[in-house]
Amino acid sequence: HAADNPYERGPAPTESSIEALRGPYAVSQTSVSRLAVTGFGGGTIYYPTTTADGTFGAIAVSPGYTALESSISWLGPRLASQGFVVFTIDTNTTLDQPDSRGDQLLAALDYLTQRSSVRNRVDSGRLGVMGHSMGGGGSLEAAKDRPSLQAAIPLTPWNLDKTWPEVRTPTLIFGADGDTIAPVSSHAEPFYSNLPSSLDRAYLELNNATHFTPNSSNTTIAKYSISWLKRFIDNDTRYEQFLCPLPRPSLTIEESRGNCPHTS
Ligand code: 9J3
Ligand code: ZN
Repeated sequence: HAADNPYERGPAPTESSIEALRGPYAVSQTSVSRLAVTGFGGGTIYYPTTTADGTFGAIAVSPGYTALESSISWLGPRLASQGFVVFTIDTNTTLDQPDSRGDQLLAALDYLTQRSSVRNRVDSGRLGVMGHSMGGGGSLEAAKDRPSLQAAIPLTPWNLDKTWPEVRTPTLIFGADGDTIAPVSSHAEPFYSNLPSSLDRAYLELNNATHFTPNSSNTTIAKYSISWLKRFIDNDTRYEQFLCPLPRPSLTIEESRGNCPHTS
């Protein structure tokens, strides 16, 4: 109940509400020109239109190598309509490496909370990061650099660094069983295994999926990302039911790993 958790937003979730193309909040959006910012390449902020529900947690989302914001833009309205401010960004150059993408995700969050037109709608203490491929590797870099982040969700992540003992941010990693660009055996799986075992962490391997599955609207990615963000950015334990026990292998999930129950 909201009386017990000041960060809870929106009605009690159901399986169908987290699978829906849109959640309960109407969404507005505003463009941020790359010329107006430093440290990243601009982007689009998606946010709940209402000002009646107080502030919202926020996330920044980075695309992958050679890719633009448009490659991850479906996450903007999909997540914002559930009650988050979502900043899908472009990077300074499309060739930037994961460590740079991590710094750019943090610069985008700083812009969002300190300078953007929606800064008063954002709770600056409840922030997270997501990204695809090198952007997913960047989301791990961002969490390593800023332990106050409340959630990280790397999507078919790519990084030369395989070890993440420094991370203190609850992290949900998505792999894809058919990924030949960032094979799970050398990217997503060792990233998961080399997070601290004491951390709230999960690994979901998408079935019949490729490196580019996160570039299109995907209900499996959406429903578990919404649940992870709600659980750890909003402390909303109403979503724990979708995360624990771990989803079992199915037509959409090849494999799942994680700790249950969660500890933070
Ligand atoms: O961002 C990505 O898609 C990373 C995979 C990649 O193209 O790495 C090549 C160096
Ligand atoms: Zn490392």
